Amino acid sequence: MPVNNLLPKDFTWGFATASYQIEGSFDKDGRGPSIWDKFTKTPGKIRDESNGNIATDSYNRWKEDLQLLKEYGVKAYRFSISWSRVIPKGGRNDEVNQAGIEFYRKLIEELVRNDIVPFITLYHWDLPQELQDRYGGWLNKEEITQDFVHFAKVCFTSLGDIVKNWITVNEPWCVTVLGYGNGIFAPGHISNTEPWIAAHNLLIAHAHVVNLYREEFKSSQRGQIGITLDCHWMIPYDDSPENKEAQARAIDFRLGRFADPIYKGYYPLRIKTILQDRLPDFTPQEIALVHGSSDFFGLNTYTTHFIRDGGQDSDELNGNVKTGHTRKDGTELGTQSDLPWLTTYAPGFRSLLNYLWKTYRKPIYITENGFPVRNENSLSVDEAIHDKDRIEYFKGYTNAMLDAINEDGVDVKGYFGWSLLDNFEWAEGYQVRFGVTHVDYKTQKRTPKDSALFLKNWFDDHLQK
Ligand code: GBH
Repeated sequence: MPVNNLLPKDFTWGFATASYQIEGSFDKDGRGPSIWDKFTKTPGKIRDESNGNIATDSYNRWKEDLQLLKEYGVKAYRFSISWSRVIPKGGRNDEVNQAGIEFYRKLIEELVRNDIVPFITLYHWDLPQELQDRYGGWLNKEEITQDFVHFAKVCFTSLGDIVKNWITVNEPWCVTVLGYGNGIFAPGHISNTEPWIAAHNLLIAHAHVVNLYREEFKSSQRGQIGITLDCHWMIPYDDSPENKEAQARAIDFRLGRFADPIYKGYYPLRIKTILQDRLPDFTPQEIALVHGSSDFFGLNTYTTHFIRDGGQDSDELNGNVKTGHTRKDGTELGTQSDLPWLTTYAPGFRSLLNYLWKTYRKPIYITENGFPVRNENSLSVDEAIHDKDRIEYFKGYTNAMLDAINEDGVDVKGYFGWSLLDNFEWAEGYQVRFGVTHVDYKTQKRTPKDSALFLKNWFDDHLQK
């Protein structure tokens, strides 16, 4: 195979998970409650009224999960730390739970022993409930900044000798828009001012964590640190000026509102113009800290949407646009998944990678990418493991990435499939399956799906030896 069909030697790949979605053991060994423990008790918020009390029981079965990672031949594993397992009440003056640290320490040591590089997310949505109750969580800039920095410091101190890749926050858009805007995620607030305040504070808290790492840990621990943002690729529905402008606006509302302050040093003009006083200002010291506060571009991406201008009455949180995946001529963009917002469209992935590289010029890690097969949850294990549509998806997306790297010159450094296991899919409960491993939630039996083997072989074939 010619070299331009290959990935560089140091390219890394693996699978991703998140603490609340897999760990279970919600009250074991001193773990304190998180906002998701509480939120899942609110009637009507979770499709099957389920929660993460047991999930995939990975707190107990982590060795088995690690075995799967080995079997799949990965070079890396991305997972998150449950803040309230490490500091049950979450705050800088609260007690640290040694058992929590020990759990992650054991897991990481075992990963390293098996040549699997850990990528750790500090915040994948499970804020200690106590911090929400005490001061409103992400709404209180001073408090959340100090507490997040303290939590990060505990992690760097106790784990940083063997962890070289840190991600501060997973998907600030979800944290702030779904958590504080439309109430679909914990803590379930509905507001048109809070999401902007929470997002602003999150950027500042993130930046302080990065600053701490760079000042106190980087020179001895020699790792990298950054943030993961999420974005679909977006295509204007047609060539009309309104829809082209709507596309640019939708990208700003999803991505630019986080990426521009971090990589360029200011909020997008479109956001300022629309929000006016509702968008907080950075002090000069704050923006100096936020600007440049990510060593890489962490990207979670799943799909592509067509974008149309939605007029003043449509959803401001998305930039007043209408989204869809049906073309003007009535044809569909790609294969429909088990979720309305997600269809396959690999060329959109390539376009997004090009856009990010051109706009921000940062090396990219794809920290999540995956596909829930339509109606998979109604299938038997024997049927579910032959996940044709997921394979088709991964085939398209990995090859699109390869072309972005080798044909277009985009600097992509790694790829993580979502997810290692079927797991607790937030508001969808256990009804939607994203795993390359099937999980029988009654017995916790894990069965590899065909897509796991597909990715193993694909990376075997495409990594320069
Ligand atoms: C990720 O979020 C999460 O990081 C992960 O925990 C989760 O399990 C995984 O994806 C699968 O869902 O308004 O059109 O965007 C992905 C981001 C946020 C994308 C919610 C879909 C709702 C529809 N998702 N969003 S849309």
